[in-house]
Formats: sequence, C-alpha cells, structure tokens
Amino acid sequence: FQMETDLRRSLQHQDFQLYYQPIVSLDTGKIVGFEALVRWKHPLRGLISPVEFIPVAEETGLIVPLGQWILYEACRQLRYWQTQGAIARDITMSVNFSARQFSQPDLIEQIDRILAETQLNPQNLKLEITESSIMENTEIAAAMLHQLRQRHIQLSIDDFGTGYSSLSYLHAFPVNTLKIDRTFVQRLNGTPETLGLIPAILSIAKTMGMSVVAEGIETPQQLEQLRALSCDFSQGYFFSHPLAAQQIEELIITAP
Ligand code: G
Ligand code: G
Ligand code: MN
Ligand code: NA
Repeated sequence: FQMETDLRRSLQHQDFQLYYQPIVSLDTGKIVGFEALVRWKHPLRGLISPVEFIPVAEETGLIVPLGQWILYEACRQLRYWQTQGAIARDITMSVNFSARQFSQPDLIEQIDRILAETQLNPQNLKLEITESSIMENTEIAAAMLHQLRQRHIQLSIDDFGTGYSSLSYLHAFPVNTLKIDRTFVQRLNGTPETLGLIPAILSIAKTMGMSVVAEGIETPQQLEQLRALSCDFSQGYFFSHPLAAQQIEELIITAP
C-alpha cells in the first residue's frame, strides 16, 4: 500500500469527505459552529482517519493541494447551509491548518480566492492552528495571523496546553479562541482535584479577551464542571460525534 501514490490519485479523484462536529454554547446549548474533519475514502480500504494520512500528506507536501480542497469544501458547505436558511448567519466553520500550510507564500491569496468563489463572509471562517506550528517560526506566524485578522478571518489555537510553553508569545498572536485539549477535559470526573490547568487556561483567555472551547466532552459531569467555570463553548461526543453533511442537516432540523 503506497500511501503517497494513493494520496495523489485520490486527490485527482477527490476521494475525500469532510465530517463536521458541532461546537456548542455552554450557556444556551445552541450550535455556534462546526469543525471540519477530513476523511479519506480510499477506493479499496474504505474510510481512513486523518491521523493516518495527514502526517504523510505533510511530509510529501500533498497537504497543500489537499488543504486547499478542504478549505474550499468547508467554506462551500457552510455557505450552502446559509443560503438554504438552515443555520444562523453567525455560525462559524473551523478548519484545521498544518504548519506546512503556513509556509506557503501565496496562502493569503488562496484563502481570498476561496472566500470569493464560495462567497463566504470571512467572519464565518475560523482557522485552527496548533501551538507548535506557530512556535516553529514565531515571526512569520505572527505576520500571517495579522494578515488573516485584517480580513476578519477568526483564529483558534488548537490542542492548547499540550505544546511547549508559548505563554510569553501569546500576546503577539491575534487569536480569538483557545481550544483546551481533550486530555485535560477527559480527566474531569466531577471533583475539583481533576480540574488541573483548566482554570488557569480560562483565566489566561479571559485576561487576553479570548473565548475558550473545551474539546472532548463526553460526560454530563464534564459538561457541568466546565459550565460552572464559565467556559464558553464545548465540543465532544457528549453533544455529537463528527458527522457527514447530511447527518448534520438532520441534526439541525430535529434540534433547531
Ligand atoms: O476526526 P479526527 O480523527 O477527526 O482527527 C484526527 C486528527 O486529524 C486531529 O488532530 C485533526 O486536527 C486532524 N485533522 C482532521 N482534519 C484535518 C484537516 O482538514 N486538516 C489538517 N491539517 N488536520 C486535520
Ligand atoms: O486535534 P483536533 O482537536 O483537531 O482533533 C479533533 C479530534 O478529536 C478528532 O479526531 C475528533 O474526532 C476527536 N474528538 C472529538 N470529540 C471527541 C470526544 O468527545 N472524545 C474523543 N476521544 N475524541 C473526540
Ligand atoms: Mn482541531
Ligand atoms: Na484539538
């Protein structure tokens, strides 16, 4: 199984599919956004998880064309739901970005083109970047993030708390949202001892005017503990697994 060869072929045939996981307000229980998560529809092997092929796509540079397809498809889908009147106008689409994508010199032009083609308002697009990809080159990252913010594209730091300390740099990055990594949330069992770094992360975010998404919420206890700390948003199997677009449409219709 030649993953690189198969990936190239699948890119030509667009053998990929986006799943969408709702992000929910802890305050109102309403959906505030979706995170797009790519799957590979391998012609022989069925659905392959991004954990398996994103690293290969990054090493081979295939993440650049794949990332463009993902961004286009995520923007197109959100815009489609908007034009169908299926979702509120302020609902966002979050798209994961690899470090490798940030080193493309024409990244901004590509994003502008995709927004123009899909007619999505930049405010509805949210890019997720990891701490480590920002820390690879802090100056280039800061400049890039500022250009994206000038366009009113929103920015999240993904897996926050797992990278090496970027606290001293955080002020240099114009980020809207911190996403607490699910390893922190999964330790929560209802007792204060299990909170760990979560209150500190919430307090950093508040000081810096950022909102917080808690990832990987699976139980009502975890939900309650985070709500008690005034965490803004939640994402996890407790509310919904990542779903295909059609299943999202059913979810929106049955639970408006
Ligand atoms: O659904 P889950 O198995 O969906 O995703 C596993 C990992 O793959 C996560 O770390 C996620 O950030 C990453 N991932 C999922 N979709 C994308 C994508 O579109 N682009 C990039 N760069 N990473 C993704
Ligand atoms: O790294 P990133 O945060 O982009 O990855 C999101 C990953 O987390 C995806 O693989 C997604 O399927 C997974 N995920 C989402 N919600 C939950 C959850 O409640 N529990 C677990 N274990 N994984 C989750
Ligand atoms: Mn993510
Ligand atoms: Na994450």
